[in-house]
Amino acid sequence: MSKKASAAPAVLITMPHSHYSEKARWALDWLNLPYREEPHVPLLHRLATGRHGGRSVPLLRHGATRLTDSADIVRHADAICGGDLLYPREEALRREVERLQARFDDELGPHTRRWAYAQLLPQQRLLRRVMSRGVPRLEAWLLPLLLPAVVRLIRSAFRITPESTQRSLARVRELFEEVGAMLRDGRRYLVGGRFTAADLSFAALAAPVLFPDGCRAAYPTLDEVPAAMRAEVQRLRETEAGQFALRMFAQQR
Ligand SMILES: N[C@@H](CCC(=O)N[C@@H](CS)C(=O)NCC(=O)O)C(=O)O
Repeated sequence: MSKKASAAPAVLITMPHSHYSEKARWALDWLNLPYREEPHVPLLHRLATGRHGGRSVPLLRHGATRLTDSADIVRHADAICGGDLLYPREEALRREVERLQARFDDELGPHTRRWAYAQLLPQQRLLRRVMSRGVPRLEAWLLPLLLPAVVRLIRSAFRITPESTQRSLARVRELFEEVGAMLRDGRRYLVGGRFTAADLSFAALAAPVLFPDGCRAAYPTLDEVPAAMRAEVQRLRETEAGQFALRMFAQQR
């Protein structure tokens, strides 16, 4: 990228409650890379991302660069800021960070999302509030009209059924158990003794099942969610991996 392009202010297109958006936002904040956030309500986000050749959020516009995947955004931000920050330069460590990040992106993120949506989709007042935080005024005004279609689409796109929801919760518990087992040797971070994209990805993508303090994704408070959800969140918070993610938010966010 030319110097001129990299000097242009970055724009991060998000949805307020998206955990992949929180992952990208956390990286930009942590690296002190200046950016402006442009949040949209679900469905209308496609008008914003589609204009730049994307679909999902987050999408980063930085000069002439367009990045449509959170991992690419984190890598790009790290490189722009000099490298060796969220991704160690040392080959073996970097490979391990990449391996874990891919696992959290491909598995943890979809399963936490499916379980959390299954709990919250019936709570339309809560949804309206979190999904409209910071969005353009017209979109906030349109959201109540769009919400029935948004809920239907989310249910079908993420194949949310009572069975798949239970399976996702079981996968989340297994992934937490795996991360807990890695931490059992006393390490403070997943790879290389310092905060990396692996820790950031785990904590950000676990956020929908932990409701961490310091998380900048728009969530209801824990006392507003259904009691069964609250109880499961409390259980997951008490696990080693849950404690680890909460510590990452407290110390690195
Ligand atoms: N692999 C993508 C996944 C992003 C993703 O799934 N984003 C969701 C929100 S959390 C989304 O935009 N879904 C709506 C859509 O795809 O239009 C990334 O890491 O950025």
